[in-house]
Amino acid sequence: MIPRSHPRYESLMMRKKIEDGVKKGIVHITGLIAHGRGEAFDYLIGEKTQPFADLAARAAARVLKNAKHAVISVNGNTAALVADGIVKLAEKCNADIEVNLFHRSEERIRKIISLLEENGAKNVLGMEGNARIEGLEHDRAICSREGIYSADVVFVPLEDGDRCEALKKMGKKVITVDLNPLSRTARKADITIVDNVTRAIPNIIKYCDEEWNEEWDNLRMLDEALNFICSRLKEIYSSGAL
Ligand code: PTJ
Repeated sequence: MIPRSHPRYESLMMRKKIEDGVKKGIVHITGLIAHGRGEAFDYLIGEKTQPFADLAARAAARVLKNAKHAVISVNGNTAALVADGIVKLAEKCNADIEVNLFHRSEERIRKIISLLEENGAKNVLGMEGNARIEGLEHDRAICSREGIYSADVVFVPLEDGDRCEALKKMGKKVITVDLNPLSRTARKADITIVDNVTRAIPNIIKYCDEEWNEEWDNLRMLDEALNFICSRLKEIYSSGAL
């Protein structure tokens, strides 16, 4: 058991969820590596929602609320970390949920759908795999015609860069959550929330109730995230902590 008083309680609990997710067949084994990379960047942003991520969550809420047909794409790591939040967000912005996996297997899709249903989701898409995202070779191209394929807005936390680009080419607006502001996904998406998915989802839900109409400049926000990380590193270095 991890005591609440442990200084790294939140981070250790996330590890535990990912570990359990692997054991239950929800998270792919390589999801451990992806999580580790995320942890490193989370450390660099101070393991809390920074202003650039807060603004991006607000922009994301507006786009999701105004979508004609929004779809939230869920993979193994996202399901293990924040299944309940995904279901609440889908309700809040009237979006469909679709399970879409990089390491696709019917068994894992079924397990992730069950987990989402245990958290209250209905009609989760993903099993049917009756359409393909154009221009993609790998299995993440397989999607639902009623879901991602026909959506105007796709929210894809922990995305891979290829699919993000392919979705954009299909004319969709893409929102992502990625702790790495340098990733291809982060740079290609219309809105990138540089935050942990466990903090980003509740934050978007909170902003769904607000009206907001400013222009969004994603690359400028990514510059802010990088500048923040650089100044934090300089601070740590000059404090002698390194
Ligand atoms: O479940 P599957 O089969 O779809 O596979 C999912 C993974 C995540 C294994 C797969 O998509 C993958 O390998 O992803 P990548 O290319 O490693 O990218 C994951 C990105 O998410 C990296 O840029 C990480 O920094 C970031 N990331 C990891 N954990 C989190 C995160 N971003 C936000 N919150 C996190 N908790």
